Amino acid sequence: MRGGVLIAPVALIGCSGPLSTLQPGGATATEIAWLWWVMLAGAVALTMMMVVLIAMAFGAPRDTGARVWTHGMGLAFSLVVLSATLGAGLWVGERILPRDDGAVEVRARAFQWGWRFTHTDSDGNPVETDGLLHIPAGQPVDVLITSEDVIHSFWVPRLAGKLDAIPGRTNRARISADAPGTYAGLCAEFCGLGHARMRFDVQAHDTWPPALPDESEAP
Ligand SMILES: [Cu+2]
Repeated sequence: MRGGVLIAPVALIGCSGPLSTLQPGGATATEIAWLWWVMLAGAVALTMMMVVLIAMAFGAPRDTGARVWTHGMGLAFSLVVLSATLGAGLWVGERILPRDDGAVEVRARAFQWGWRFTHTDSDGNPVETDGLLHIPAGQPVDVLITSEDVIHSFWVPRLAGKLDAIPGRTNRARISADAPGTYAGLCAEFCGLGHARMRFDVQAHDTWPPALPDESEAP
């Protein structure tokens, strides 16, 4: 009991914060967080079964037929748990796919070692930003992801799952933020010595396109 109290703070360290998948800030990330809990429940159920079986192996012989354990627990129980987690994974995977529904599109270009993003202003002109991706809040956004050199991976844990940035190819990731604010992102694929510095922010706006200060007029 005392050990559990000591371990709990360590085990829960990753459950909140700017890079926590368990603190979702939008619809896509909420689906992924829900799947995480389902898979955790499945893993706990199977682990408990194994613990019970091991404990019984060291106990006194029982009258219960071997088939109850081999067929009932070993096969049926495991198949039910694995089928449930597989089904949840397929269900969530299908629901978070980008759809052809006219979502706002922005672009993300990865390079060693940074990110360049592009969105469209109210006149339809592209606006480039370094290390800061602008998106509208409260609606789905498709990020068209590519790379200039090696393989990187675009990941904003509180808004969506990760997706690789591959040179010569464009991958489409659907993200969404329920509320305006800043969300932390990072490269999730080791890409060289500067990999750890490939952090960026996503700024979600309640008005879109956002009214950004004109950098060319800055002193
Ligand atoms: Cu990287």
